Amino acid sequence: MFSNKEMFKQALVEKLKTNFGKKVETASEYDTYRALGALVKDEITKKWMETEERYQKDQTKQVYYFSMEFLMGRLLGNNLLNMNLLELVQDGLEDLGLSLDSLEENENDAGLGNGGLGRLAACFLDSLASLNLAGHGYGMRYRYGMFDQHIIDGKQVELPDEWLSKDFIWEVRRPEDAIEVKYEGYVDFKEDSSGNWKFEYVDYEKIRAVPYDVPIVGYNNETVNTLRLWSAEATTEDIMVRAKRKNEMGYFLNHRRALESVSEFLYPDDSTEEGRRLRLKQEYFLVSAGVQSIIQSFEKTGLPWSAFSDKTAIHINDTHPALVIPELMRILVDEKGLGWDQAWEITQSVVSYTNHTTLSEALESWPVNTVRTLLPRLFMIIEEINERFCQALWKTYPGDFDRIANLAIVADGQVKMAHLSIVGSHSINGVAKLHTEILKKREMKSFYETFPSKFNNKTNGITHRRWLMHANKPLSNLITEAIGDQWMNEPDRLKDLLKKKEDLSFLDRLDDVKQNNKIALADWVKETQGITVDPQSIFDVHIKRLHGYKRQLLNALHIMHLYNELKADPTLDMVPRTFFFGAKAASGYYFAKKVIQLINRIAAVINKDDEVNDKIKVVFLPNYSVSTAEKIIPASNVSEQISTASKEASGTGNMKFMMNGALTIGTMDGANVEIHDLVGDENIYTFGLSSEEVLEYYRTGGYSSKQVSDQDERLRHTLEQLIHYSPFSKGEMDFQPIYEALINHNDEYFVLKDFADYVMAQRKVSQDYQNKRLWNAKSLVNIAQSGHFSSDRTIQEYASQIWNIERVQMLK
Ligand code: 4GP
Repeated sequence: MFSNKEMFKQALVEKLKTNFGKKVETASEYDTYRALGALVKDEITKKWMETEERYQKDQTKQVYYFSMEFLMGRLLGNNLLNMNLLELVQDGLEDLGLSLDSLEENENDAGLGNGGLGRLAACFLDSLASLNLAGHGYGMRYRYGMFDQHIIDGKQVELPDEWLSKDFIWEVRRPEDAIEVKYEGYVDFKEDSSGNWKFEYVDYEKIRAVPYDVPIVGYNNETVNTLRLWSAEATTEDIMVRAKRKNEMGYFLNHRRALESVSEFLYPDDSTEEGRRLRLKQEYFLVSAGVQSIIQSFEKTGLPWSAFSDKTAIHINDTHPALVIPELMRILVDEKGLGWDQAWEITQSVVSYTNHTTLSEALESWPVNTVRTLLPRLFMIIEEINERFCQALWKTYPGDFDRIANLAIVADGQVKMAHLSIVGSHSINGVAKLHTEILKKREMKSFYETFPSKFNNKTNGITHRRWLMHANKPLSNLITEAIGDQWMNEPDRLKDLLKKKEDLSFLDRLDDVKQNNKIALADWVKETQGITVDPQSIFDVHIKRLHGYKRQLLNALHIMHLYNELKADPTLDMVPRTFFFGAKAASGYYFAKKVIQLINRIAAVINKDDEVNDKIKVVFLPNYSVSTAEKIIPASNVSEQISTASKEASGTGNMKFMMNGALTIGTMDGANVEIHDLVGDENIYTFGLSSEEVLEYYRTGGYSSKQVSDQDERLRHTLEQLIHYSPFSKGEMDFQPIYEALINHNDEYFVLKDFADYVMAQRKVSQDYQNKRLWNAKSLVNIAQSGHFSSDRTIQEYASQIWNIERVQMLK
């Protein structure tokens, strides 16, 4: 343990020498980063072992959070913070002429996720460990993470994210814990020696699941939990048998590749049957490896099966790991010899499920035939679960065929994963109050009527350690200076800042912090994008996955409109604004890619037009990721949360911005509603249709986007610029599909309907920003109220209300 700076420096010099054969002066930054990482990992490993031993000794109930995505970002800074080594290391490095910030740049983001749900999982791991809760992540070690986005000729180009091209220094490969996962083949029915009939699974294909464990360090405590990522490997022995049978060695290599492709990509191409089948294969891979390893650890305790649910909770992050339910049944019934009813009771009391979206395209279902051929025994179990469930429904609702067909797990040739998840678990939660109500009243209404007590809300949260203490040290320090440091362990205490609301000198200091962060972002944008932005302008930021419902398009149309206003009257008095965007579009999502192209076109036009570019600028930051978000959010003034009401389940970006003092412009959607409740009308800019109005329009069809556009000259003109000759279209038809979606296909996401109201809300933002003191006071209220959105609060709710676990007392 290096308890002081001198010891640290000495240890680093030593590590560089022994591991890399280098001296500080000659080592590359990458080598130094690895040496530093190795040192920190040594420190972590001691606590990691002790945590594990303690859990075993006390037979602590363990929570396993299954997720196909963990968007971890970088770990060095976070680990140093949580190990309480940040300042010591920073100072030591400075003495050696090194900078921690630039060493951190040597770590590739672990981008093993796509968006909200994956980042939420990462925040939850941080909170679990920091609250001394025995909770671990189970995920996939994809060889390629979310793609690398490049903008070429103004369009998104996707390249593989080779995040493992640099060592992922935090992981530990554990081949001794590898598990076999089986696919295909068929199920035989055989009599054993004592005359009992048993299922036997034969002629299957095997893939070896090898775990890589990543330590998850709690903040300033003794807990280190585990994120276990599974990687697919082919066993040479197994392939050789087949290769010999087929009599060709070429087969050997191809087959190895095919087997290992299971953990190659996050989101295989789902436009082909083969790609979709691979995704199901991945889901089962995680589930089967995970459940088998959980059972193995439980068996080591020697406890009876009746104790399993007292010692284990399995949470499924959306439906992707829903096969946990039939897999647990399979093992308990086929392998451990439990009766169906006992196994079912155990399964239901162990499993809980979170829903993250009501978008129909995201509700998973699998063709019966795919499940039956890929997972023959599991399919039989799913059918049995369905059969029993439908029979029970028949007793409660005799003759109500429609209801039963509606609720069935297997229906219309599909296996419905949400239905399986609801039936096989004891808790189903939405991720914000509004979302949970929509689930109960609409999307899952019939299930709610059948199982009212299973449904509950757990509003999302974010870890204030990464998103404030680490990402925004100057703000974090200022807060501590004002109210002491208790807020770090009890983020609700951020409320104490409210007493500074009228303290003008404090508000000025708050402004200084923001201003310096804006300068740092401006420098970074200049360096990486070559674009000069004015740190005095309002930094207005829209960063999140690109999707129609998130309405980056509404923001873009508003910018086009501002441009038109400025061109019509270049003397127009307006507060300068810089609009930042960061967004990846799914590779098969044509419309989303068109929106990216439009934003880049708007940026190209505006940024080089000297008549307007001192008032507005547009920056599209490519390859949006966790580590770019950490740079952007602390420097933001305005947080764009403008989804079509009812569509955004919660949002978590909205919470990160709020915590960093940005003001939200947003619809009354997802967790924006709860932000609004906390900060009050005067500290947020809300606009647009309510979720009830949107849902009513969907129901009645009484919306005409053409009518809205015809009645608003500004809008009509802006839309025409997409298809007629204009600086934006350049006379080409690139943006015709956007126009068609808005006008010919009646604007599914009500972009045009909310346009006028959005323009007004944006004007109000500009006006208010002119009174800096007033603005800073609003910013302060947002920071002060953001403690509620720490994932510590969320995780504490999961722990006590869903998982039934308590904090472990760790000996210091
Ligand atoms: C996201 C939701 O879109 C977002 O509103 C929510 O905050 C987040 O989950 C975490 O709950 N959904 C996904 C997804 O990421 O893939 O469905």
